[in-house]
Amino acid sequence: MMKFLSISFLFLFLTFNVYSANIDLRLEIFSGNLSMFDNSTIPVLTYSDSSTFSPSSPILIFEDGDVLTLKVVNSDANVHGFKIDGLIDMGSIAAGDSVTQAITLSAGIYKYYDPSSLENQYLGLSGLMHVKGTGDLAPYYYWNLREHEPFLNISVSGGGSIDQTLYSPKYYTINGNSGDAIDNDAQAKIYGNVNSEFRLIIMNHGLSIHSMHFHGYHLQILDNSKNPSHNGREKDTFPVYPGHYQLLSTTPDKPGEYPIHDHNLIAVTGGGQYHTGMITTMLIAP
Ligand SMILES: [Cu+2]
Repeated sequence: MMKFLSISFLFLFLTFNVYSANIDLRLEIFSGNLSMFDNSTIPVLTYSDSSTFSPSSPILIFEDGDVLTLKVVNSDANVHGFKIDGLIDMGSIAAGDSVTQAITLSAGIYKYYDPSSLENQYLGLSGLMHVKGTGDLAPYYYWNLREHEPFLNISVSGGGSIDQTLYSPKYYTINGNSGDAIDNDAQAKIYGNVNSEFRLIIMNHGLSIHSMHFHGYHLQILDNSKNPSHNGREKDTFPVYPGHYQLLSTTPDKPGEYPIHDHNLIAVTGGGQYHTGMITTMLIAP
């Protein structure tokens, strides 16, 4: 009997104590092509968490206290870097080279990016890292916003620079998706329930402001990187500035299907077609 008790005690101990994890992550920089809903392709440059090209840099999710051993491999022909403000800066990583560094993560929302140029970030070398607070069980959705001007991608890929006065994007993506693919992205498409909170992190990796507008519900700003004094506000439209994020929360009070879209309607288009850009619906079950 004593033995049984001690074994069950050990089981409880293991079950209810959360330890920080040691996590190995390998990100590899590749150039490749991003396909749009209309089958057009544009050259991009991204971090991939596998050994092959990824059309957009991955969403990285960890927990407070995790110890991350990160290896960044540069498989592009040019020098690149990897930085998270206030957390890590790997310096220059030569073509064909790699850098490995360990960091202890603290809860927060971070942008990881190549600090060597805005052009590299525009091409796709930036992504979202979310380090969840201990015991945070809320369901999260993630929207990484980005615009694409195909001729600019071609020019920048060949060493050209960005002139924002001439910037005229043709495609607008959420997590690298356009058209119906946005609705098939489990990290972006919101499926909620009445009286059950969900949270949404919107990060803008592009060069334009995106004001995301919600039908049906008001959401509360839990955190944002642009105007901390706005935290706590409840409203239905949230401007997300380039390089910045908003962390939003709501607990739906009614069922239904409601649109969410960029209030700047040019960003709801793609290739000149309406309804293929930054728009989706949230489905709230009773
Ligand atoms: Cu609307």
